[in-house]
Amino acid sequence: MEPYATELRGKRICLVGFGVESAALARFAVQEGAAALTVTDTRSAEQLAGMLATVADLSVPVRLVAGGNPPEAWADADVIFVSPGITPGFEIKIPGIAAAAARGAIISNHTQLLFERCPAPIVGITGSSGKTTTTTLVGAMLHQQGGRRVLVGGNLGVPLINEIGSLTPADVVVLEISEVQLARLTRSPHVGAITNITPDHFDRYGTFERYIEAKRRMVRFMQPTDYAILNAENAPARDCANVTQGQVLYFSDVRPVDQGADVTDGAFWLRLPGRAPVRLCGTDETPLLGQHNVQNILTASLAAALMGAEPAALVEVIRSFSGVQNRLEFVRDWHGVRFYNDSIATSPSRALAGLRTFAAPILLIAGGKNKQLPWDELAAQIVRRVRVLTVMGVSAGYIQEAVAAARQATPAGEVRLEQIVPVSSVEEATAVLAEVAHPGEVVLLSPGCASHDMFVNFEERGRRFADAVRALKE
Ligand code: UMA
Repeated sequence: MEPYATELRGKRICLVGFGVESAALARFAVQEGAAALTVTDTRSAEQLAGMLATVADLSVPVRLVAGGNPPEAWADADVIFVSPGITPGFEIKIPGIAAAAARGAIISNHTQLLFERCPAPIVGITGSSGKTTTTTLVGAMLHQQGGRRVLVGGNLGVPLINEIGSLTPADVVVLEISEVQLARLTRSPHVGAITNITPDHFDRYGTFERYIEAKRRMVRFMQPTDYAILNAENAPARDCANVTQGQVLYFSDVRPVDQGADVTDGAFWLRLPGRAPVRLCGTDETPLLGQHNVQNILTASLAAALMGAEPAALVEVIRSFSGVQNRLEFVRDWHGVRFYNDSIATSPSRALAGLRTFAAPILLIAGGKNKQLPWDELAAQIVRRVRVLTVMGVSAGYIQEAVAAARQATPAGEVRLEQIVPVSSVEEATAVLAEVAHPGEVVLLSPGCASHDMFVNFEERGRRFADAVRALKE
């Protein structure tokens, strides 16, 4: 048998960062015959007790180095797996790991190992926004088609390494891949889609060009039998065609494409190479809101069709799929006021997409931890589309300044914004906006910032908003 690129049998493994991917890798490594396992995490042993419990049944004991990531944790390791949170840019920011690589240790991560070992074709989806919805849609379309095993996972929270032993080349794996997971990847999927590339994560990459470079890996290592699905209307994504040997297919929500998927005369169209164009259904037949979801549907339809899903299966899912939690999720109609949870909007460009979804006046909850991204475009739209703005978190002051500047630059007749209210919690924001909302208006949590200053993650932020909305008295 061919030796694996990353052999684990008899090896000493170190897992740097003890999150869900490391827990999955620990189990996999033991199954593969690893000789020793060390995990190291900056969190304390107490904080890691829950994670440790998930690997307590392994036949190889897990040595824990908690409260830091000191080099002694991997001093004798043959293979070092690094968690996504530790590879924010291209370089791993822990110098001792580079030294271990220099002495011959293999440095890898969950996504890379999955690509090395997975016997089934992989459909990978990345992009600055739309990843999770598109990935979920592709999975639903392939399930709807039936006839093969379909696994859906990746950045949306499900590490799949322990599933690959039961997979065959007849199955299919659908993976959401973040740029952090892409940053060290040296393989591309069989079908790889880039929904869009917009300024995000400047704090990690320093420049937009480096961020684009990470995303390009989705298609960079493709063979001519692979497929790259690119957004024709987004230059950084479209230009990825220049770095791939895969067959390039485009999608566009505004004009017909030669090969790919598009919107023509108000309907979704599929134009696969060597096949007659197919009209799927009207764009008004999906319960999903927003132009970005039109793009997500085009991407997903194309990816699923390339993996063998027939138009009938695509249409069934387009007509019935009503969205993913925290992504413009409809929460409640309360006295004619509609409440939407878009907690996933952790950057200004995502919040902008959320705002553009609604024609009705918006009451917006924004703020959180700023990722050093420009707010001017979003601020200009807030002034025009939002009637009442609440701001929270460490970036509240920054947002107020950006909005004040945008208001000065906007002709008076175009200003809708009446009031900015600083608040100290998402519950307070919900109460304040419920008080002043008129029937027909939309209350939207679309913060444009990361959540970590006030919440464990964006899911908790969304859940607390939805709970507060459901608790509003009739
Ligand atoms: N840690 C250290 N040293 C450091 C930094 C972190 O020890 O210098 C520790 C942390 O204390 C933590 C551990 O590393 O206990 C691992 O955390 P992690 O979040 O890096 O890893 P996982 O729990 O395995 O989660 C990862 C992804 N995390 C990140 O990308 C930061 C999850 O995406 C993903 O769902 C999961 O793998 C399954 O693939 C989260 C995310 O925020 C949701 N993704 C970003 C996004 O979607 O925008 C990219």
